[in-house]
Amino acid sequence: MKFLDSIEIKVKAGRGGDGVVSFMRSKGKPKLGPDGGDGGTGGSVLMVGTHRLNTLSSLRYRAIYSAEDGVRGGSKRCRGKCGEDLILPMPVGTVVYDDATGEKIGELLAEGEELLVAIGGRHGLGNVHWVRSTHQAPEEFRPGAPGEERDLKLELKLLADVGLAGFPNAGKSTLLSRVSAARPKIADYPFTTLVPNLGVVELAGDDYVQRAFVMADVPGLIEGASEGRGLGLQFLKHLERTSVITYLIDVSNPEQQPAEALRILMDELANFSPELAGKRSLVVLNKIELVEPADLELQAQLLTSAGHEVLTISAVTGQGLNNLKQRLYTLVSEEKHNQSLLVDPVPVVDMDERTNSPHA
Ligand SMILES: Nc1nc2c(ncn2[C@@H]2O[C@H](COP(=O)(O)OP(=O)(O)OP(=O)(O)O)[C@@H](O)[C@H]2O)c(=O)[nH]1
Ligand SMILES: [Mg+2]
Repeated sequence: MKFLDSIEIKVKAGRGGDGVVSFMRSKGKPKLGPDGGDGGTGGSVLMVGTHRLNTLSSLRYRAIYSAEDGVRGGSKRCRGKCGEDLILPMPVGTVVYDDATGEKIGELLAEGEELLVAIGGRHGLGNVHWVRSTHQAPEEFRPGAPGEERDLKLELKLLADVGLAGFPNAGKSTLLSRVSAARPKIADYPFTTLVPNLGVVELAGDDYVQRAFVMADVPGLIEGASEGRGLGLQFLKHLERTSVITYLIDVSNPEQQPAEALRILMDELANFSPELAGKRSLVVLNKIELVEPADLELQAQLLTSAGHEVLTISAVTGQGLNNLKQRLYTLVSEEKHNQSLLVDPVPVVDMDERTNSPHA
């Protein structure tokens, strides 16, 4: 059972820009005074908490995260530009450790909370700083200092975004194993799953914004579960913080129409918690390769006309799984967006203000 997402990355702050040695010049005249400017401070690496992410998947495809170097100074006392900070959005709840020492650096507990993980290099000094009455043509300068480099280990306790509710044998564990790296036990007898399993479902994305959500497979429900039949309902508390409930139904079961199965599942959830039953939901008909297309169409239509959103899949052949992942991701994002409107949004970081204050 994997309830913890964890990843190792390297962060590298920018190097400070060198100071320079330079002298004022005027045509035909010897060197006047020194005018070598300072370098810019190197950019730092910061993390900021956001509720919009729920896994560490977005960090999976790059090993090093570097902030920008400061620029070297110029003549005429010109100061080099400071390197821009690198700001990494992190799911709220991420705990950050120094991977070399195991020391905990900090954690992101709230939307917009910031954590400095690598400090930008000190800026260099130009030769103007060394001028004295007895030392009019200084050749001294200070180079920029390297930025801090650190190996980090990040850990996040996973919370499910999507919960699978279904009768025993509907194929919940099979579905989870097909769309994530989770490997729950699968078997053709009821109540194979005794404890919830979580899996991270990743969608194709570019190398920075990896789209992902967390799916929870829970034990099967049966009629009367709210009165303690089967495995009861206590495990449903794991679904209370999900954004979307997926009702997974075996459409090939000759003994039960999907509409009837759905009614029972929804009633049981409502008995456990009206809030849970009122969540955004999707009805997924599974094992479609076992039924006639015309029959499937009819069953889906019955549910659609009753106001449900219906998708059809086969967890065994893989049919419809990409579509399901995309749709669930969209629903989760919409629900999260609605939830994040209730919390403070991530503040817009003013780069100039930040990088103009030298860390020297
Ligand atoms: N033909 C077919 N069989 C499937 C499909 N999905 C799952 N199964 C089979 O259905 C049986 C039950 O699958 P599980 O994934 O264990 O079902 P579950 O919903 O997790 O069951 P519980 O853990 O007992 O609640 C297994 O034999 C699976 O191979 C499908 O799309 N088509
Ligand atoms: Mg199972």
